[in-house]
Amino acid sequence: MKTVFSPRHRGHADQLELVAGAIVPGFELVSRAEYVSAQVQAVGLGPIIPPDEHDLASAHRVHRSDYLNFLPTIWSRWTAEGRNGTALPFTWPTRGLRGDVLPEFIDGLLGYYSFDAGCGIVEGSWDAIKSSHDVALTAAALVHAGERAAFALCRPPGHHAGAGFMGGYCYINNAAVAAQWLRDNGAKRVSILDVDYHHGNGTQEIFYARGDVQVINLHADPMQEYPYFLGHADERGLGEGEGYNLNYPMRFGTDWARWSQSLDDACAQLADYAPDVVVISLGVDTFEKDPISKFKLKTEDFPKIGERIARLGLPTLFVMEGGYAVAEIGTNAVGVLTGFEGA
Ligand code: OKP
Ligand code: ZN
Repeated sequence: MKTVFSPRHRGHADQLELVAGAIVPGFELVSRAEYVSAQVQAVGLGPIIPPDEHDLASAHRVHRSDYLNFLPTIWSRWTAEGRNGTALPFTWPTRGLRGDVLPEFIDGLLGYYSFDAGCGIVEGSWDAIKSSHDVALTAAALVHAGERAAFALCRPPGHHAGAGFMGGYCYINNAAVAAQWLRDNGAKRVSILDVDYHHGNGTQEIFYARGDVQVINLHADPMQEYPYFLGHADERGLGEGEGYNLNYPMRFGTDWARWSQSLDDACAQLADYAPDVVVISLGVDTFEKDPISKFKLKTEDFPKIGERIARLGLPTLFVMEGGYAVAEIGTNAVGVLTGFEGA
């Protein structure tokens, strides 16, 4: 299969994050995407092509326009205050505060448009975010044009970004925009299957009241793990979306035997929905040696994920999400893809 990849992701660098009370270098490293790209070449998965420039029309259908318009302005608003380090929020409109009045000052705006401090902005961030969006849509267009599958090697990732906010290293929800673009270009129903270790809260929120996009998440139980405030099994969709959101929360220590039961069940539900196309939010942070995760999947398990997805027999768009064991991220992510192709 073809991989779509942009070197413009490299401008989104030098992230910081709070870990156990200390501000440390972020886990969402530039090298992540480079390792995956190198492994695509090493195994000869297929050609690596650059993205075409895409407009934000489908993005505006899944994100709030005020949020999308704010993103490219962050760095200039930040530097206008004489600041040059990473732009980060520190105040959020939680319960009891006003969420309906937009502040004017950059610190307030950053809090208003985020749900955590996981999304720093540096000079090259917007260009990288836009390139990641373009990577997803270019790969979606390949599947739309008849390819059995395509790999969008997105960085930064997207599945925590909601309609009106960033969070968890995610700014534009690449998988959601791709699903919307596929709907806008003729697909009647789209399924998004999110196998990242963390719940894709943004994707869930975006499609929660819609019946035309099924969202299925396999993830660490939010009672124990980030993002903590969404991803429970009783969240099944609203109105037209009732029954089209499915969550499989799993406890710390989950291994392939347990995880693959959820995958089998999810695939059966997906097949019942009979979508025209599947979007996989492909995170490989379920790996046993992932530095921020607590599942126990082994390198040999990742090709089995791809094989199971291939058995659905549907056009498939893989969109890169998480995975922080950088030395192994290429082997594990590309392992899913070679498993898919070998099935
Ligand atoms: C993004 B994706 C504080 C912990 C916050 C955020 C995890 C975001 C994961 N340092 N962790 O789903 O892989
Ligand atoms: Zn993750």
